[in-house]
Amino acid sequence: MKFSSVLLFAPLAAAIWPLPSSYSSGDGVLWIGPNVDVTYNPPSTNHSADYASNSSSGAAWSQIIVQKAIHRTYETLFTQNFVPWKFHPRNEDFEPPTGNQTFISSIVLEQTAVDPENVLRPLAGDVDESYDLSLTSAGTAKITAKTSIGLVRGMTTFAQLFFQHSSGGVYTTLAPVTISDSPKFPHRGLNMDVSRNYFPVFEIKKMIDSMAFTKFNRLHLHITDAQSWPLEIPALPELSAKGKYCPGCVYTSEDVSDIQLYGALQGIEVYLEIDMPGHTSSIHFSHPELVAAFNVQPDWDTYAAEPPSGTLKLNDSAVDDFLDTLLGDLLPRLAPYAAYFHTGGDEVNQNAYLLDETVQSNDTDVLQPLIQDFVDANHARVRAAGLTPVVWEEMLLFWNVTMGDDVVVQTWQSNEAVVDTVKRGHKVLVGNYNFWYLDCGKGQWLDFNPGDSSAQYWPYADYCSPRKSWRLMYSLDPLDGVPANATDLVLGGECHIWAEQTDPVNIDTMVWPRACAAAEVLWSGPKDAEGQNRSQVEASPRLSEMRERLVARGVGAEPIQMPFCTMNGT
Ligand code: CP6
Repeated sequence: MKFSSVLLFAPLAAAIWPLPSSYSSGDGVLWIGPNVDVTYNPPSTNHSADYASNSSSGAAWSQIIVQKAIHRTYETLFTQNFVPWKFHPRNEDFEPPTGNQTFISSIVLEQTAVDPENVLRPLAGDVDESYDLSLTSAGTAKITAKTSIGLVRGMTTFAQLFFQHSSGGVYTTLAPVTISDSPKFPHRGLNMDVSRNYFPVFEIKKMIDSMAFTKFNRLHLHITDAQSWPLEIPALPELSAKGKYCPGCVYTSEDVSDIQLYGALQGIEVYLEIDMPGHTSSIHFSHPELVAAFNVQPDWDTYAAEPPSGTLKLNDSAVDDFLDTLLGDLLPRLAPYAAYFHTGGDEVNQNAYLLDETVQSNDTDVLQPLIQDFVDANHARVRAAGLTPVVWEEMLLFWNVTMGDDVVVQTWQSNEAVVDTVKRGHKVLVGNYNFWYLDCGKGQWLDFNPGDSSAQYWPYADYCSPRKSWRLMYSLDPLDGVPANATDLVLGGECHIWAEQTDPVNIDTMVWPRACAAAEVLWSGPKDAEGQNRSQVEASPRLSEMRERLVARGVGAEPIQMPFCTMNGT
């Protein structure tokens, strides 16, 4: 078995990330070239016309999903530079000889069931992502899966079996390979804040590519917040016209659909969050009459978790009308490519409603029924568009809002919040900020010079402190404390990249390779076959290699150690 040898020595063992459920390999050398024969066998079905036509059924999309995955596999294998030397003792002649090469002759992609109609917009668990992979010593490869997305996951694993030879060829030393793999959790996500800083569409697509490479399947776009409103709403054009940061700093309707389809074709649902009623200060730029406690200074922290303060008024029919128009425009456009819509609900500041003339109280008993009505109205809008609501944990655990059991609750403050949520019968997404906040959360308070007026806008000297290491992230057990009869309610989780101090310049290093740790916990599970916490000793050379693979794809992922370490100090 290869894995035990990883501990002793750092050979080119299978550095598949995330770890498959079951895996075995040999030490045979095989080469692969761009003229390998690739065959896609769609399921035998009486809908075979759908596979050839441009019908909107799941079957028609399967062809596109699989063809695109073949294209990405080619790009990965034949246009990129992997760096195998880092994983061998110094001066070792580790590369296979280039004489007498056996090439992989064929890759067969076998799909055994018709894709569900909702393959582009599944609820967690609706699309089977499992696959079996075999590579024989004679050089035939086969990937079998129930769905096109299962084939996508299998091809992602397949590409990770290969290395680039210094002569330019591409080879594996692992034949024969047998893998049988499926995810532990159906929702494996990243929450990306694109409001605190603007990220061009291509940056979001690049994030999707990296996510697919480590088998994430949900991109949660936190697309509006207090600081900017980049989302164009055709029925309310003034929102982004006045709330955006710069003329180009917007996401048009076409951009959103484009990003969603781009994700869906890689098995990644892109779903949006409009965070409310808190975190809505940016609505003030276009609709000052709807927002209470706007940008109170200097004591902003009486009224908000972060400056600028500002919250939607809570007892105002104009807010209700506004949300009818906003969500009535937005939600139907999202529904073709998403099953979820996140209505936010975190960090609602009670004092802000002292300054809301429609409420004039910070009393929980006064506010609770108003919050209940606010959530009820939003969830009715979400369901009317055929979407499933997601909320932040406070709506359930602090405000005790009664919600339909279709509602998914996203926790962020503790593992206990996960336990409390499932005890109340709700599905839950895990994301404890002490483990899975890639931006690290509230760090050093700025001990500012009284003359420093910038501190009223950004009061932290260092938001990214202490930084969460990949090892800490890897140690989070999403099922910690969850009763055995409630584990099915834990859909999975999300890691988070809040963007107060993240923009396109540092997003790669902030997210990668640390997000891989969360991806593996969610795909492979937090425990090994013996029920023990996964070994960081085993994971570390594998993650080092995964990092090299990300770098090869143009992602500025950080090194987790020096070559001296991956070379085992030789
Ligand atoms: N923005 C929004 C944030 C945070 C949250 N919501 C946040 C809170 C605490 C920490 C880090 C980020 N910046 N909208 C909480 C879900 Cl430590």
